[in-house]
Amino acid sequence: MYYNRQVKLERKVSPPLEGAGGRNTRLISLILLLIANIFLTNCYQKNVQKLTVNDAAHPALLQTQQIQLSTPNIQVDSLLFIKSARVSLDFTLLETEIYYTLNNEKPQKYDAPFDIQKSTNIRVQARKSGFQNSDWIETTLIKVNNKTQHANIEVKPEAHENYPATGATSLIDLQKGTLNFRAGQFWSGFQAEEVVVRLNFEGMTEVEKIYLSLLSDHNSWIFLPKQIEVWNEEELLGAIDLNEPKAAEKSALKSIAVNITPNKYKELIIKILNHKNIPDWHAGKGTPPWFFMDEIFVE
Ligand SMILES: [Ca+2]
Repeated sequence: MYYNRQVKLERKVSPPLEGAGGRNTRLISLILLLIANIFLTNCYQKNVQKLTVNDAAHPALLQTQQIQLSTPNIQVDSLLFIKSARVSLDFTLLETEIYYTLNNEKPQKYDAPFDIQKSTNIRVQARKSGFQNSDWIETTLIKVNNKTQHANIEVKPEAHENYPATGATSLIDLQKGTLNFRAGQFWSGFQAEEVVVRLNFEGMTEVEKIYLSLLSDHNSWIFLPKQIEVWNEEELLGAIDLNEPKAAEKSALKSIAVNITPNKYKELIIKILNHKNIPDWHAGKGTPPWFFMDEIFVE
């Protein structure tokens, strides 16, 4: 039954042709028909694939709702400032709203550039109706002071010979590196499981927070550490645990803040504990990650 129907269909689509060379022409048209069939089947399959995407109940919304906005731009003159810093946020797509938080407070809608007077963590997100919100992008602006100006600094173990910066004092010289860690002598690179920094102030110094300025560059096997602890002699003053990344992230300059018991200190010991191995999802799994630092700020 099925076979007969197919024959009938073929006869309709491809009627016998008359005249000399009719057999050849028929052969050519059969080939053409075959090509056309393959082409149509391919198109049909592609359409089917598109339609099998989830949320078929709202096909009209499908196209934009599946597009995630890219992150907005954060524009600042410098990540370090003395008195105040101006922050501008922008996003090129029209009618996109930008939301931001300062030091993890409630998100607010951005409408004009603003100034900050103290060290601030800024997180920014783009939102537009019908699109997925962008990821949050963040940066930390740091108000510098002279607390470490005459401090002594000792780092153990020393930075790797390939990435020594200009020695331990480069960690308190108020000079920051860029994402291009090979440019200049700004970044100290370590491949040790634990790095201990002893910071000896000139006199008793009021401290409530330490910022470590670090690099995250997964392509170059550079990861943030696992944990940072701040000690005074035998007393733990503050610590922070950092989550191991679940997937490769965009390279970024990171400032990690560690709140400590506010007091006057003569010496602080910063213990940086590194991950033992690069995570399993990374090509470098099973080997120790790099850890890069260019500055330590005391507040
Ligand atoms: Ca530096």
